[in-house]
Amino acid sequence: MIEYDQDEKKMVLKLVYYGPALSGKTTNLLRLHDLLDQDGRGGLMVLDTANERTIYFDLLPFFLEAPSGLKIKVKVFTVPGQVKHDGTRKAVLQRADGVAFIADSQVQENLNNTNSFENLERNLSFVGMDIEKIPLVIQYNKRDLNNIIAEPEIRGVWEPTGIPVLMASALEGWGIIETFRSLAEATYRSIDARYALKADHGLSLASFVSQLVRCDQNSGL
Ligand SMILES: Nc1nc2c(ncn2[C@@H]2O[C@H](COP(=O)(O)OP(=O)(O)OP(=O)(O)O)[C@@H](O)[C@H]2O)c(=O)[nH]1
Ligand SMILES: [Mg+2]
Repeated sequence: MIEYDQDEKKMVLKLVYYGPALSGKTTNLLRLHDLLDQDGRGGLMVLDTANERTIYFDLLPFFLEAPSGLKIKVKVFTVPGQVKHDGTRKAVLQRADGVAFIADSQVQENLNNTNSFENLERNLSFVGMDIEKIPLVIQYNKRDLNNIIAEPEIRGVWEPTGIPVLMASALEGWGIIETFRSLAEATYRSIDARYALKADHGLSLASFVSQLVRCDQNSGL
């Protein structure tokens, strides 16, 4: 949590899209920006890139309000996936309220997925957080490609952890909203447990999620 000011009735939450280089984190944000209604969100800030590679971060902000008047800003960030940008990844991960791990479904990328997941675990611990406790969802992106890891294999690996796993193609634009919704739900549960969003602010899970994930009438979703 970036800030919570009870007197000013403001809360800022931070969600982070993490994962190996080129897995499609920036493309996820671009799609969310395209697919979600522009009411309730700000513009997409894609910070300078070198050959389309993120070198700092991307940011897409959303705005919600609870019946109590509490205003919640949700900042969705991507990290740069390239190994050399580890310092930036740590900085972006600082005080995160939820993480979507974007894996690359291609068979030859699986070692990169594993290394990046271990890097997430290490960096969370570096910034004083625990991968067992932070709201976390996993997306296997690039399902449109050939030579991808089979879905049953993926589910077999992750099922014992209880972490939600979603299939997606950011290129084709499916699975993106579902991933964001799943992350929103997990994040709500964790924030509600600590800050009584429902009891003190009248903000239900359904209302939190529907305010955050407002689908554009024309997008066909
Ligand atoms: N085929 C296919 N390509 C994708 C998909 N999602 C992203 N890409 C492509 O993969 C490349 C990398 O996508 P980015 O979104 O820039 O990846 P990133 O995870 O932000 O990469 P870094 O910023 O370097 O960490 C781009 O050429 C995308 O068009 C997908 O679902 N399918
Ligand atoms: Mg990127």
